[in-house]
Parts: sequence; structure tokens; C-alpha cells
Amino acid sequence: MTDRNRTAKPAQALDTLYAADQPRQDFRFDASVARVFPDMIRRSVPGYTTIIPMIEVITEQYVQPGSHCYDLGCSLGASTLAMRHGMPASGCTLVGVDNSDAMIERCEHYIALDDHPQPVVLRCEDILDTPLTDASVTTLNFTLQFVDPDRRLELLTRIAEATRPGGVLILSEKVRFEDDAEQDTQTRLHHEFKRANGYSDLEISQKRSALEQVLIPETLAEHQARLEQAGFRNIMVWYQCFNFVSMLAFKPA
Ligand code: GEK
Repeated sequence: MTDRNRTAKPAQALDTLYAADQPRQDFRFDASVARVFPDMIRRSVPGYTTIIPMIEVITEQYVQPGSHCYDLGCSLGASTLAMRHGMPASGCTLVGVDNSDAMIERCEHYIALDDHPQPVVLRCEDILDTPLTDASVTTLNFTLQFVDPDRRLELLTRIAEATRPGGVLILSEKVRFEDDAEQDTQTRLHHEFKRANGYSDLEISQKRSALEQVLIPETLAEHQARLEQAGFRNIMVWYQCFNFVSMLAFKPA
């Protein structure tokens, strides 16, 4: 491979995956999704383009010298790169993890294109199997929602146990609401956001049905209670747009 090819920007494409009428299939993070992912997530997740640069700001505030930082469910590395840019050159280790080969393969290209000196270790594996140790900042940016609900406490407990006092977890999730009227309103506004970003009603409904068994949202109260149970404290929402929320959870001294 020539040097030029190694650093060539991965081809980005418009997300038209659900534009044509098709039989229902569970959503998967395969090569076709990885190819259009930057366009898909920007047009589908309200606040994504604000949350990513804020991950840099938050990392800068809470990273500790010589610690490990983890981006769990890193996809193409947008949140990994934000963490990288928030890290001082102080002997830290930055690890990005995703269990989709297609995502990790493209992620390597994006990391290679970025010239920040902080090394990045990419691991293609289930985050439930990732060894975690001596962490200061861990990010789960819209990843926990794809993990089996029965395994979520175990994962968060391992993160909390691995986190240094004063360290933080950034947890972004699509949430649901106890109150039916609020659930309906926030869902409708999210769909309007997608419509405003050029998705048709067919695309919106086919994608929603593909995600139904795969992305399991929980209420804010459920997240907060489980984070406490896992060992985090001072859990706060730092960002919300419609039914998309990002929280900070701290490891106490
Ligand atoms: C971003 N954080 O751009 N183990 C490893 N990876 C997983 C698992 C698992 N058990 N489950 C899901 N994933 C990114 C966006 S996307 C969010 C994260 C979205 C991975 C999955 O392969 C996908 O790449 C990612 O988590 C979720 O800031 O698509 O809404």
C-alpha cells in the first residue's frame, strides 16, 4: 500500500439505506452502514454535532496524567478523536473499542488522517469483554443502548471499578419517557428533526422498525439508578435535545 493510499480519506456517502421499500430486517453495523455512518448519525441524532466537540472539552477537564481513557463503541472514531484532542501529552493511553469490523477498519483511516501525537489503540471486540483498568475518562456515546439490558449493570460496574477517584463516565443515550404524552411529543419532534434533515416518512418508519429489537432505550431514572448502583455519584444531565441525552457520572473519592 502506498503512503498516499494509507492516508486517503475513506469515501463518505449519503445515507439512502432505507429509501427503497424493503422487507424488515434487524439493524446491523455492517459495511453498508459504516460507509454512510457520518451522514446517518449527523442526520439522525439530534445534538450529535454538539456532543462530539463537548467530549473534547469534558476530557480536557477530567483526564488524569498516566491514566487510561476508553471510547466504548467508537464506530468511526468521532468521539475517540474528540477525546484525543482533549488529552495532554502526559503518558495516557487512549483505547477505542467496537465489535463491528467494518467500523474499526474505517476508524483506522480516520485516526491515521489526524496528526495529534496521542497514540490510539483500536480493539475490535465486544465491549463486554474489554479489559478496563486505571481509567480517568470513559465515553459511551450512544453505545449502551445497543447492549443487552441484562448486561448493562455488569458493564457499568466494571467501568466504575476501573475508574480513578475523580474520574468520569460520559454516557449519551436515546431515552424514553414514563409519561405517554411526553414520549409521544419527544418522538414526534425527533421524527420532525429527521424530516428536516431530508429523510422521507418511509425511511423514518423502516429505520425505526429495523431498530426496534436492537436499540432498547430506558428512562433517565433507570439510567441514574443503575449508574448509582454501579458505583458512580453526582450523576448529571449536561445535554438534552428531545429524546437524546448525555450524562456525566463521577467516581467518588
Ligand atoms: C460516535 N460513539 O460516533 N461491543 C462493541 N461495540 C458495540 C457493541 C458491543 N457490545 N454494541 C454496539 N457497538 C460513536 C457512535 S454508534 C451509535 C456509536 C449509533 C457499537 C456498534 O458497532 C456501533 O459502531 C456503536 O457501538 C454505536 O460518537 O449508531 O446510534
